[in-house]
Amino acid sequence: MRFLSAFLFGNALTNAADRFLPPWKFVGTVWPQPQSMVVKEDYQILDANIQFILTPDSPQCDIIPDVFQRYQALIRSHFKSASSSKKLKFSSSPAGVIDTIEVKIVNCENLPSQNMNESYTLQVGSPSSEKVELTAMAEWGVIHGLETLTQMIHDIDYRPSINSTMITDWPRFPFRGFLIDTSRHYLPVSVIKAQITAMSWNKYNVLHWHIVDLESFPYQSQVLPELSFLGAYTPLHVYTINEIKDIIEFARLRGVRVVPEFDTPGHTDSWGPGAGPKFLTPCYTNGKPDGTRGPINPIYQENYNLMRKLFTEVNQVFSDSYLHLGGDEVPFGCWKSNPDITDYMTKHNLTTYAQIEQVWVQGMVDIAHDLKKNYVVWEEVFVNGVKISNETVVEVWKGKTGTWKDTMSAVTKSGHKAILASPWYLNYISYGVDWEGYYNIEPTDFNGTNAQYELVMGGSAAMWGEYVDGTNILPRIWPRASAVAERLWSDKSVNSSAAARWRLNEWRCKMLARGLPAEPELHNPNIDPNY
Ligand code: CP6
Repeated sequence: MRFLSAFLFGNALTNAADRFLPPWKFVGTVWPQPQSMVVKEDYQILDANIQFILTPDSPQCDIIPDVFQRYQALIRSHFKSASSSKKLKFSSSPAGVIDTIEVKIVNCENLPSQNMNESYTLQVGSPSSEKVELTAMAEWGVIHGLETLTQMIHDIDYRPSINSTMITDWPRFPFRGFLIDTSRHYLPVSVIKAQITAMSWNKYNVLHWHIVDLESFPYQSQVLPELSFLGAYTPLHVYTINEIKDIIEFARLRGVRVVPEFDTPGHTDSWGPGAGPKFLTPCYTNGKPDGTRGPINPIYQENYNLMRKLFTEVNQVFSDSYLHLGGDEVPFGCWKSNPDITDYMTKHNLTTYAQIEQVWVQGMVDIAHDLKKNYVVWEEVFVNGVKISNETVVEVWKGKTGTWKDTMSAVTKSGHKAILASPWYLNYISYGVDWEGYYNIEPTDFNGTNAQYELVMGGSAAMWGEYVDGTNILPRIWPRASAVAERLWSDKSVNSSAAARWRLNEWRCKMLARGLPAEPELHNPNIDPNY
């Protein structure tokens, strides 16, 4: 009873012996923190054969059988350790036994999208102690609600239990992204799926798939097979269209969108061998080609045709309405050195290299437009003054020390939607605790009007691939990415890393128990002064 009351009321554990007990008051917590959550004193134990039922008035959304099956298995896994405890004397009494989870859905959306409705309400305990009631506007809220529910399970007298709870929950931002980079290192499909699974647990909803760069191009196109045949690390280190479709479906079943990035014109060196001699700009030294190659050559129509062919296929493979067109870090030196580019600029009255960049980006935007895709670009496209339509989403990635605020301000002032990535580059690592730094970022902390803040669609964390592959990427991402997940989902006021520390530690343990190799973030819980 003592630990139960400690859990319920968070009372100070004062004597020395108590300090070495686990922090019960953090058991049964949820990550990311729901918008509204009221936990009561009484609790019910769970039936191992808990049933999932859809109310008769709910439409049959096609992902639901899979969602129910996953979460039923997760609940069952809690009974492995409990089965041997039957002979124990129970020191407390539950209010009831939950044998049913009743799910009501208002409307099926089928495909996750920018406008997906992720809200849900969850009721455990009253009015019925035998039944959990979960109501969601669409199927995505069912995923989030069951995720929340399963995180709330905690053992009381070795029996999986849940306190009576009332939750109303919805995301603060609609775009909660995570970038993986399969160009620097190839990632096995199984690792990408594990990443998507962990993203869904953390209520992330967009996988930003950076799939082309200097090092390799692992997307196996059917219309342009030579791109990966010559551009992947080996012809086997590729993702076939079937594998990609399988990954996208896997993500959809978990409420996660997949937005691919084809990062032109500056990060496409690996296309050079497959795309032919006119594709990459030859760089000149002392008036002669020096054998090196620069960004895509924007003066040849063939190169736009190639991209149209590729994007037409990509449009059929990737179902999301958004495409990421890249556009970062375009080095102008090679274009400057090349006399053909200079001639072209003279002929077309172009005076700056940003203008020639614009010629290329405009070509990509036109293709995206013809394919009825919306698009995201990296901030340089905006900062270099490339003319982009108002519906273009600008992803801000520079200035992690704080100058991102000026860029966010400028982007939204011009009426564009913005995604913040700068402070959440998890590829940076250092000794010690770093998640608090990610946690303390406020995406709307820049000079602007309310109308500007409304244009902040959310944010994106990133794990660039130079120093990670299948062996280390998951523990390097998790649970550090959970800090960003809470910032993007929970209310603005949920911003104390001291208050979050123990919940995060609990959440890391839960992810570990579910099989995710999440690394430790706390050195020694028992010496933490806030405990
Ligand atoms: N590759 C591409 C990268 C980066 C970017 N674009 C990058 C830059 C700085 C850091 C990490 C990654 N590796 N194509 C910038 C968006 Cl710290």
